[in-house]
Amino acid sequence: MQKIRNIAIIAHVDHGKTTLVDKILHQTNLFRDNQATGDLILDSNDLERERGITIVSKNVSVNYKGVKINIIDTPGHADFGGEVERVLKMADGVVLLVDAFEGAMPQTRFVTQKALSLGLKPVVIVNKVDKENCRPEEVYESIFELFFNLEATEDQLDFPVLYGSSKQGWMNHDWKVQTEDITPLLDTILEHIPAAPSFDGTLQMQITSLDYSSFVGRIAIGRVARGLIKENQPVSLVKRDGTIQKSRIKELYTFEGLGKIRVQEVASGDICAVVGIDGFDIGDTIADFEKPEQLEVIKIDEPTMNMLFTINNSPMFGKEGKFVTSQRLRERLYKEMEKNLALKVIETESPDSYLVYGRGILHLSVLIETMRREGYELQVGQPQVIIKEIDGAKCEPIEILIVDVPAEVSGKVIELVTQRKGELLVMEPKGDLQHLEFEIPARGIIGLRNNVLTATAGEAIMAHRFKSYEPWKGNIPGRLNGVLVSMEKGSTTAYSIDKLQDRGRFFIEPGVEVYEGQIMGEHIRDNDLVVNVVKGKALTNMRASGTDDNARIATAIKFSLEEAMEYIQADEYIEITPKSMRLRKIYLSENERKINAKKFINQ
Ligand SMILES: Nc1nc2c(ncn2[C@@H]2O[C@H](COP(=O)(O)OP(=O)(O)OP(=O)(O)O)[C@@H](O)[C@H]2O)c(=O)[nH]1
Ligand SMILES: [Mg+2]
Repeated sequence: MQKIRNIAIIAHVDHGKTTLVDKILHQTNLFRDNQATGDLILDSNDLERERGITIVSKNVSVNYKGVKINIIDTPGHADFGGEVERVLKMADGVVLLVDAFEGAMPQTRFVTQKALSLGLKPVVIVNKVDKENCRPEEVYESIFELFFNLEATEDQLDFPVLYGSSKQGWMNHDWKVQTEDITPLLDTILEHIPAAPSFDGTLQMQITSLDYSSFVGRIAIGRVARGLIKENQPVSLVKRDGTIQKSRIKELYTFEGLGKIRVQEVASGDICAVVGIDGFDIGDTIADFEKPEQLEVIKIDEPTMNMLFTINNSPMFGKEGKFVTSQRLRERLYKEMEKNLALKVIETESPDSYLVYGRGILHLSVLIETMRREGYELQVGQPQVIIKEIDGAKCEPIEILIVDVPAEVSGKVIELVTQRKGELLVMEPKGDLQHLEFEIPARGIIGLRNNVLTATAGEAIMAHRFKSYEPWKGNIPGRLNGVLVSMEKGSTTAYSIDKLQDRGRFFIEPGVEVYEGQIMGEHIRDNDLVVNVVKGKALTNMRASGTDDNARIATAIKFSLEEAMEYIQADEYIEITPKSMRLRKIYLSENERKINAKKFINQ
């Protein structure tokens, strides 16, 4: 039987996992010479490419020295941590990458802990040693310490370490000696990661991941734990609660290179994709038809945040999108739940609105961004963290927050975090930066990034990760500034914006169509201010660059979707269409806002 190694590549966000997997694919000669191969072929969907992050884990497979190496590239962002935990079930070993400058970050700790507790054998890579100011030896020491603190076994503590640069495509045991390629890593994998064991007996395969195809629908992915799985085989699907559904395997695939190949059967130890099982969920076991035996159920991460998704009812609705009705919105959200495991959709009293539960700002923003690209118009409300009652006490999620900043501005960061009920736990030098560690309510992190980046001129590196639910920490001030709200519908003029510049900073330029109740900018004071931005010398000189009015106007601030999600308050919405993103008040007229003000008093 073929020798197999199953490994997962794990790390904090951006430490170079996908770049490494890419290089492994290239070096094991997966590509014919005439095949065009861009960079990061694995980050295959549009959003992944644009943002340069991995959103869903992916299986690939290469052959090296006669051994099949199944590799799982995992996402590093904390919102997708649950996914990493699940796919680790397919692996016997992990390759842990750590950035040679940044060192162990919150997500490094999380994924390492999961891998160690599953008994997986680690190989450590101190990556990015090509970076200036990197500190590979210190980082190695800190990883050892981390393993020790996480109660690694003797065997796990004896991990092999490699240094190198995924980007430049080399790895070596000595970081000062650059090699030609990553063969030292591949050899280390063969030597140190145990071969996938093969167990005889009746079939057991746990579904740990899924793929989606518009032809066949949902595809179950997992590792065959015991026995053989065959095309056309009748099987039992053992659900989470132990109930059994009879089913049949239609098609069977193993991974090869970037793709899949159809096979007749797969033996235990290998990872495969199964078509034909209806109504499965992650964690279900595909088992023997006659004598099904369940594998231990995998827990799925609970959502930590929710957001109201509602149809676009702004005065500009329907101008840019193809799908605008509540019927469409509903269908789309329910379809998403089939493949987006950590996502939950709950109906509200209104047929136009749904509460969507997810794992964080990024998790939810990826969905919104995907929908807008598909042609949807929608509005979303302020993200809310999920409060729980534990032993009769009101509890909220607390996170560990790490900020690395230049020492001169660390005071400002501490002040901002403390205002939001953060508590400073660690402060120590890290290279030429100051390394700060806090505990802070998840509520306090929403909106913090904008402020920290402003206060540090964009120099801060921030990362956070859920720690635990703890008793409610009390009131946290919301946004410090009020907003400028448009009084009227019309086209903005340079004249009026110019006149209002001492009142705040604008989010829109002259010559833009706006409506009453739309948010135009940030007020310098803490209350909202209704402004007229459409009066004056309209139309004539709009957008005519070089005219006096235009020249004096400060550049409009443009938020990304995530920034906007962190910016808005409870009485505001973000309106999203395929072409535009607008911030608005939920109640558009000043009168309605006054009447309804009580609804939005800060929790
Ligand atoms: N200087 C340097 N940059 C690197 C190296 N490896 C990766 N990068 C860069 O780091 C960034 C992130 O790389 P990715 O491979 O996408 O990181 P990732 O770990 O897959 O990130 P997520 O999937 O989002 O968690 C990219 O801009 C890479 O070009 C390296 O060895 N040296
Ligand atoms: Mg990646």
